[in-house]
Amino acid sequence: MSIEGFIERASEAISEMRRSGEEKILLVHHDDADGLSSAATVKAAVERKGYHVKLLCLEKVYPEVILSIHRDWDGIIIYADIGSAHGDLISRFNRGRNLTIILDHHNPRAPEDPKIYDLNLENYGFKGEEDFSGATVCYLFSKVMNERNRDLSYLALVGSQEIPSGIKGLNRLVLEEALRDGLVKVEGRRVRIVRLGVTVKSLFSKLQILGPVGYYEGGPDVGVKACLEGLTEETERMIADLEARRKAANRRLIARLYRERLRESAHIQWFDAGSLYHGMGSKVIGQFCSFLSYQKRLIKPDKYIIGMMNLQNIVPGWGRLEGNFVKASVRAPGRLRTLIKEGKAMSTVNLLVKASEEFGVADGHEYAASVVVPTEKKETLIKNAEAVLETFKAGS
Ligand SMILES: [Mn+2]
Repeated sequence: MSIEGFIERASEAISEMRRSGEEKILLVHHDDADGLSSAATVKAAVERKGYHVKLLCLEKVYPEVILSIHRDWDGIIIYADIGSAHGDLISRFNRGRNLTIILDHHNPRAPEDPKIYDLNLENYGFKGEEDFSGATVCYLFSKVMNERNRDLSYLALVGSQEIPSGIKGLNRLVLEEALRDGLVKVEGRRVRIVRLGVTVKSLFSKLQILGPVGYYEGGPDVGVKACLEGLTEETERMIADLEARRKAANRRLIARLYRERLRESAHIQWFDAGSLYHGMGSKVIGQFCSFLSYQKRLIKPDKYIIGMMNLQNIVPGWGRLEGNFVKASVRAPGRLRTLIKEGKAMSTVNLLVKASEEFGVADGHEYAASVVVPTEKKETLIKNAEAVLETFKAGS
């Protein structure tokens, strides 16, 4: 593991930014709390350098969207907490055109285009599921840009709340730094962000609603602002309203699943939420599947959980997508997680990548992953996934 390698490569990327003479940055970021913390970090850092920043929040890497931004955008493109898993795709669309910097922790696929810098710390021996989040990479990058960006360290801690194994690895170092700099204070088991007067955990939970649930209502921009300026009364009201709507939909869905049960095949248990979450961002289905993975009376502990929902074919700030899509989220419940860890079962991300090879764009981690597929491919996805798992079993 070497952070030096990262620092060197980040310095190169920053020099390239300067050399390009570009003044505009398109900051493409993920919609969850880590994505918003990531975006806020990079936004603050590059604005301090005098760049003009346009934010584009994506729930998913849609090829159509990526193609158009690499064709039409005049300036630098930075990806935050998104992009690494599609380095190859981004390369194909960029074709040496825009200087592109990827700051992410999802399993990377190496870009071939020399104008693309993927600074994912997995390339330097760290683990994106444990040691660092998207916001951690964004913070470390910002610190290479200018040491004064150390005042943003608390955002790395906020984003890293999504890491299930807690604060360890690089994040431990960031926490120590933030404590030394007096940016955060430990209060019992909580960590408080001094300037914003809110705990790391509470800001995380609120961003986790603003971005994902409020995706179609300007939630991501409100969240990025809250990361830097704190939560206003109006923001708190927006969060409460979004949360109430999501809870109502969750309740309806859980009642339905108790009534109808999940559908099942040899290795998979699945359900389709249809349009139940209409108006909310698609992350809600993943969050629901996570919740479901602990409902022992509803699910089998050794089968992959797949949940689907219809997507709106609009990307706020970009436009309308061609065609209709569903999102499928996969979660591994308890016993299956152990099997995956031991290499006896397939990781959720590998499963989805293989099952949607011809028609979907999948990404994620060992125990949680998702994919967007054309609506007419719903059944094919499940069938393919079952076949992929059957082959895996036969081969192991
Ligand atoms: Mn993340």
